[in-house]
Amino acid sequence: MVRRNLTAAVLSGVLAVSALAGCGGNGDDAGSGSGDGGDGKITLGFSQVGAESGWRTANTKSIQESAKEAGIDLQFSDAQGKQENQISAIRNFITQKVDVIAFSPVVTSGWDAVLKEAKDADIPVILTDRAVDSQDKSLYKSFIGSDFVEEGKKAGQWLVEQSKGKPGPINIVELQGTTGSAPAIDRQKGFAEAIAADPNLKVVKSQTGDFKRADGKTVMETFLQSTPDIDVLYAHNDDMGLGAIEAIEAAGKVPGKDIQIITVDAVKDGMTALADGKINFIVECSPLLGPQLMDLVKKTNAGEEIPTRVLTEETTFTQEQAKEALPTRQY
Ligand code: GYE
Repeated sequence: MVRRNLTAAVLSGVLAVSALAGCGGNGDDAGSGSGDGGDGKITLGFSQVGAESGWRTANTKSIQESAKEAGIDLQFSDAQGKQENQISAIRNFITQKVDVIAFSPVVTSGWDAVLKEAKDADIPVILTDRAVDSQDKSLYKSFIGSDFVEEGKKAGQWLVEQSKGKPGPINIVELQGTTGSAPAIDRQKGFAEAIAADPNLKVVKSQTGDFKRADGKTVMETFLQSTPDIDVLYAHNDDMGLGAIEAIEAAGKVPGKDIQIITVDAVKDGMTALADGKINFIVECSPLLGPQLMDLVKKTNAGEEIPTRVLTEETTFTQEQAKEALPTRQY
């Protein structure tokens, strides 16, 4: 497992015992506690946001499967949406002396102290999926994930195109992701920038649905009650859009027709609703970050320089494109 432990253990002549002692916590893996001390494997501590959406489930699967394939010992910890859980998981990883730490920060702020602790312990950190707002870029080695501002822009640009020649005002309601998270901040920003091109397009309500289906439903219910003339829903992820569809149908309206719906992610459930005509447009955000992450973990553990930013490539889907893509969709 842990390179540093191994060196220390060899020196002190208590290889197996010493190496095992460092490997407790929330390991998910056959490796822990079964003599992995001498196997030379890299240990990766990963703190996941939670299980709030289909995207997150696919992301967790990708990370777990690719760690296994890469022969990396994964210490996986689920923070259940709480920053304090992520901070204590990272502190645990530092105590365990894992080789590399990766995490998907639930919100952007408040990471400097714990990142400094990792740096002082000489453990490289890779941000996965979401960014932090730390000014000191030396606190982490790399950030792998999507450009969320760009995603918001793509959503807005599509709407600008669709709305050409239509009489205004066009009333938009927005379901934001988790408050303070990079994708919520950036998807709101990119969308607002794009729709500024058409003064007819107006965001009349904007509230968080925490990236969850149930919250998307309840917030949409309140939107429908307070705002009778909603033309468009922009949801920062598929799950909230899917919850909102239930609320729209319960209110006797037709999703995709009475209210146009734009979402982000393109997970299978979202793509199915798009193909069925209930969603109108989806901006893709790929959760399949595992293989690239493992590659970076190996390289940084070997002391190689790694790129400070690894950008995920993604596309967009109309209803027709969703029908074509669905049969071979991986997530
Ligand atoms: O879009 C959403 C998830 O951080 C990109 O988090 C991720 C977002 C994703 O809950 O569904």
